Amino acid sequence: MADIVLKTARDIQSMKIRGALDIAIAAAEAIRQAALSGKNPRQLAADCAKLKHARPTAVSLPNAVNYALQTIEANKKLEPGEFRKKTAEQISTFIKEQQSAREKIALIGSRLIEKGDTILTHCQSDTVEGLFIEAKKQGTKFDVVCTETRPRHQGYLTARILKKHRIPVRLIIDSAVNYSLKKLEVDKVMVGADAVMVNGDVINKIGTSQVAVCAQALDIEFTVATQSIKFSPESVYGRLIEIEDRGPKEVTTELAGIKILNPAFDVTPAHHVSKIITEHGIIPPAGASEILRHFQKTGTEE
Ligand code: RI2
Repeated sequence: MADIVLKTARDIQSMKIRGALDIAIAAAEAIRQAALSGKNPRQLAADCAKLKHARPTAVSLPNAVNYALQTIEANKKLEPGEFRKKTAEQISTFIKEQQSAREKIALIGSRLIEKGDTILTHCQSDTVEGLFIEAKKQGTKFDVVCTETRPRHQGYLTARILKKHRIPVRLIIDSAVNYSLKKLEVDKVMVGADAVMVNGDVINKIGTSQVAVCAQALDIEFTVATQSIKFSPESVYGRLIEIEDRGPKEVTTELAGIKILNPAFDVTPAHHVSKIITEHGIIPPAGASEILRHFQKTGTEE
């Protein structure tokens, strides 16, 4: 059987596995399975290193890997059978906590959706979709406008999933955001996140910051739905997060000889963010430091 860790790292890098929470869960699951296969602490730590940087921007990935590393370190003096069992159990609990976090956000976030709302979203976030689906389940009548999200068109995924759940959805091209916010009388914007910094700045799919600027200009509420695992302990000590550039081929294979930039994420400043929905409740962007102080399991050196 192909090494589960190498396969998972490859699938995350290629975006076969994508979505900030899903990549964190996939990485933790790979380490759990590697522990169950009988690998020793040193081998597992080496596996963690292979996963940690498979995608450079979503901090949920290094946070999840750091949690696994801390678990391995804490258990390493146990006899092999006990090490295997305890490490696998603790990582399994971590994974269940992340899945539960997504459900809690769905419940909390669904209460923010009002009858008749038109809500715009960008990219494809399981977390945001979860709250749409929960609101639908509660009988709230609303509709969604989703952006196609070039260059990988994650918006097509969003449109298909919402259609499957019988949530009225319309897709627009990314350039039509400002036009559509007005024309379609959008009431709220709701997006996911790949990272939240200690000051409340939000990193999400490229184009999110433009949506936020347009929303603020029209006094439309801009809400982020994200689990605490996506908050960046590194940002507490001033370490910047790399914005992944995924190379020209995702954009076009034409234009030989012309440099093509393909940043996969951008930063939405905290002052463009109305509120952040977490599994610990709704916070203002300024509340990000509290989440990091009280709930982040994976510290980092100063
Ligand atoms: P959930 C995705 O990144 C999008 O930026 C999305 O908003 C974010 O992760 C969070 O997704 P990519 O994997 O964890 O498409 O809410 O690069 O599913």
